[in-house]
Amino acid sequence: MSAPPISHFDDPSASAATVSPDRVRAEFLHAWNGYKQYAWGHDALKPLSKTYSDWNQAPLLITPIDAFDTIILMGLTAEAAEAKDLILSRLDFDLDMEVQHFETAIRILGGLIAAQQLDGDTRFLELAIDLADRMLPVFDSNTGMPYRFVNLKTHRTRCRFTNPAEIGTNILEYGTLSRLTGDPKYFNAAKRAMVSLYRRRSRIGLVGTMIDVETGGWLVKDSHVGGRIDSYYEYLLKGAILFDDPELWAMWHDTIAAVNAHVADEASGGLWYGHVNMKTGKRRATVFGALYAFFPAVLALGGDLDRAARLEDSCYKMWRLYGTAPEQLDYKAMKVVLGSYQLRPEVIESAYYLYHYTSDEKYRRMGATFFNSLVERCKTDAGFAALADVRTGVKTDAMESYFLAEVMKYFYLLFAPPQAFDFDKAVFNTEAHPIWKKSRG
Ligand code: DMJ
Repeated sequence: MSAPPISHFDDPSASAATVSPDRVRAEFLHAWNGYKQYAWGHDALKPLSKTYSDWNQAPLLITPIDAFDTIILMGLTAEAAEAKDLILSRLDFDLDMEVQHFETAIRILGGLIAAQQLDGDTRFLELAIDLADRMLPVFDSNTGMPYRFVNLKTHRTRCRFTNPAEIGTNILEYGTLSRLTGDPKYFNAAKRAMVSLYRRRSRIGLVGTMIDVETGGWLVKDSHVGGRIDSYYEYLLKGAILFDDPELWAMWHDTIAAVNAHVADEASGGLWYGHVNMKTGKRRATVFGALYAFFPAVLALGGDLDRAARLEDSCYKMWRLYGTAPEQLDYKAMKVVLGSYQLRPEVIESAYYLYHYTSDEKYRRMGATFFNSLVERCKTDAGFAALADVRTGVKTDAMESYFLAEVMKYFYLLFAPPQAFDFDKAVFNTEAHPIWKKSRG
């Protein structure tokens, strides 16, 4: 396959000035209006067939909930009112329906908590509490690590084989609910799961990719910073920051040292994070990808600007290979392993963090490259579409809700004046929903 016949988006001299907050807002509105026209009241827009998809038997309004705080941050008053009215008039969790706990927690629970904090309407919090109480039984396993699925009405749980991301990406949402309600049960369940996972790390301090929540035994011992582990690292650090929890701080420091010692790799003239055996540290694969590109943001937030900047340079190189980041790349051979681009936000999130910490315009130039290529390659009549393969540019009929929650929010914040959002007063959950460090009353 050859590179796509597009030239301007891979121009390293691309000017950051080509992207303004107004341009980002306009593209956000294009996607939002597509959702409104073709998918209103459903979970997600299908941007090619101009229809909708729902995750389960009944819609849970995933796109408007995920998009709501971006709408508010962008100052879109009319859209905020219509989204709020939709959510508060239609959302009801009293359904005999099974949901995937992780995705529901990061998108819906996180979205509702941020909505309450930004909008002030306590009905968002009531919905969040109702949802959390329905999902809390996932943590009732022998080890305290959560099952993957739960029925919202019967509370029946299912699927004991899971991964560190699904186990360890709960403390920001559940911990904040404990703060807001005064009931410690949410924080305690999420923390117990994290500690239980951490205790099962290998002697060299790494976790694997799949674990049994009933026995605590590892099923897949591949260790990396990609999907199925990724946001566990993120929540060790952000949980430590948000709750100033000494145990989480110790777990974070121990874990990041192990990851830097064993998973980091120098190849192709740059820093990457590949795959190793969690017990021996032996390199298993030189694979990195679009999901892994959240890691510069985490390194920067953890104070390691040197590694963060070097890894973001590698991410940029990965993006420029075909004008969009592939899902997986062999960084040693510089060959695509998995060619899809699922409208992922991670590399943009990392550019925003690095711009925040360094004020180096280079990160806005990178952001302009990402933005221009995304608009050029993924925009459709009705919204934005994922790519089946970055090498061909062929689109697929999906616009994940995180496109509005994360991609557009991080672009907006990257190009907006710093005073548009007080970075140091909040932590973003893994779906980019901001959570205040201290309750604003
Ligand atoms: C989002 O749902 C979250 O960022 C999650 O942590 C990882 N996957 C997607 C975005 O790629």
